[in-house]
Amino acid sequence: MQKHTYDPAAIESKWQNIWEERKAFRTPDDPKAWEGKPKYYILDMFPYTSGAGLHIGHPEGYTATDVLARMRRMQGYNVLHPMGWDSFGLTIERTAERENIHPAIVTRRNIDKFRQQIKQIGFSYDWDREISTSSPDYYKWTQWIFLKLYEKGLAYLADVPVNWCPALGTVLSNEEVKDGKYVETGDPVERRLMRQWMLKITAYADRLLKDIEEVDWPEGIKEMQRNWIGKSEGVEVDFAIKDTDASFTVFTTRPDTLFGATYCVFAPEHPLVEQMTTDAQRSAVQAYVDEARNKTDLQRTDLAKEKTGVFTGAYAINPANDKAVPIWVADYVLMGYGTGAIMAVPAEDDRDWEFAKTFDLPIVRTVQPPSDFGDEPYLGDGPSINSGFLNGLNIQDSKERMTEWLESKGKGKAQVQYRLRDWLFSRQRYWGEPFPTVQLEDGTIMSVPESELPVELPPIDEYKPTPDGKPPLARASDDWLMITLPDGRKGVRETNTMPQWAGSCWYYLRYMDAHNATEAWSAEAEHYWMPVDLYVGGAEHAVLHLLYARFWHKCYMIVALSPQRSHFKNSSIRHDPRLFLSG
Ligand code: ANZ
Repeated sequence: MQKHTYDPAAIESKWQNIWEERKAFRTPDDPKAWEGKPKYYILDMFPYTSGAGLHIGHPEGYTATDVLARMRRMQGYNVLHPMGWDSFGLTIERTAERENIHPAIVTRRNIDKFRQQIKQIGFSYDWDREISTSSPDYYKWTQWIFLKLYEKGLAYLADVPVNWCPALGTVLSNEEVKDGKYVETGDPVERRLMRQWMLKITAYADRLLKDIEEVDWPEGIKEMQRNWIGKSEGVEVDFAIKDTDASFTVFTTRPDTLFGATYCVFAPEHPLVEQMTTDAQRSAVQAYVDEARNKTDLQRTDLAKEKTGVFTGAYAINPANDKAVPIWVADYVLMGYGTGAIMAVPAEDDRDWEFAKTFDLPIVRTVQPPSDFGDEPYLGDGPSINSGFLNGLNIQDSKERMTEWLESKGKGKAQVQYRLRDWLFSRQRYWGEPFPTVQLEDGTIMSVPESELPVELPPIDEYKPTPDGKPPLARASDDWLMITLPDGRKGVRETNTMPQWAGSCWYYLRYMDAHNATEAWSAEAEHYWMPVDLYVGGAEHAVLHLLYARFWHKCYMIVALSPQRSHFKNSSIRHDPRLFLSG
């Protein structure tokens, strides 16, 4: 009897070669081929092309989508099932530095490995639509999108605190820093203010939150996005500083507890701290502020950590009862949230309770706890006590009464806060998209004209910051770095680069029209292919990549409404892509 054996090396490579030659999985580009035929856009999270090649998680997701892609083709759909490479980033840059070769060479090597591995598995991708975020014909459009955001005021420069490692002359990410040291070398890291590009994602906080309802994603992922955006409804209350003309504002979600605010706390970076500190307290406050500067927000707000702080010598007037309450500086209050100052209510807040116990500050209950309640902060509901005109009301009614009272006296107003922060969009790295901007001698920032995009990465000698701590691009020759405008004004190019997230914010759109040299993607392709019908990606990207991508997607409306692309007006691009996540 004849023995049948399956010889994968012979059989699979034979068919894979035939698929390749005949372009068996080619998706038609010609709109004529779309007419009257249903479409199915099936998207995989594209891999970050580190040197390691595929990990088991990649084929796991890619297998599921491939089965479906093949089925949809057989059912008569035009199937868009593309693959590409998330190919800028630190890992590649580090390899380049170590081997002393150009990151583009490392990238090509890594991509070849990924492509070969993926092809070997036999997935049915349309390889004619392969994209790579680090290739100039792709990042040209990433730069173009950035310029659109900048034109609309959604990108701006600001001095923000970063993790600066003096020994390495570079900025580190929060993940690379532990206990004030760089995790790999143990070199000390300090917080330093640096001029950085920021994207104003907070301007979209409310829309990003509301429109989660329109996105067809697993509930867990949606909930993570809601928490990340962190909408918080409260009141801004004004406090006068005793014996001065100065005043300050706090943000609270518990205006009902105002009678129990027995002290106030400022973030160490608060601009009023220096002015209000008394001479007697000045050196102690200064020392505390200096120390706090080196801690990250995470370290500062760690609930388990011992509370630290220092009295400023100044007093605030509690607007509810006109009592003078001491003002402290403590690092558990962050400058980046609310107003950077709080009214502390130890009886109804854990952190304030602990702080009051540590520093022997008064505690006044304003909500009556149950009779058997111990010596702890009470966060539950109950009738207001020690609270004048609020006494007897429950928390919700007290909140409303107090808000009305504050507003009627001009001492406060209802306010919504978001936990979401603007997006720090600069990196002091080489292997990323250069910003298409120039700083002129008088300080003004100028966009590089669209006709001159892409701004390509210049050759440099070493993929390291300069000895005086400027980003690697500052090593470029003056031919690249220095600009002279036709009218003779001089300027210097931006030397920061964009973060790895930039390219992955819009790759699903480029696939639809991967070789378009005149537009990022055509309206026609977008009308046909969007939204994404099925997406499989990792849940670990729920709040960064997927939120950033939603933000950029919403920004395309801006483009849609600009005169050059008015044909976008009625396009489905206004809606979030309907994505599905595994995990
Ligand atoms: C008084 C109070 C009494 C508060 C009470 C809470 C409970 P969410 O809900 O997260 O928005 N807070 C305000 N700004 C802060 C800052 N910059 N750093 C640290 N804490 C800050 O939290 C709002 C509450 O967090 C605010 O309401 C304030 O404390 C604190 F029984 O005010 B609360």
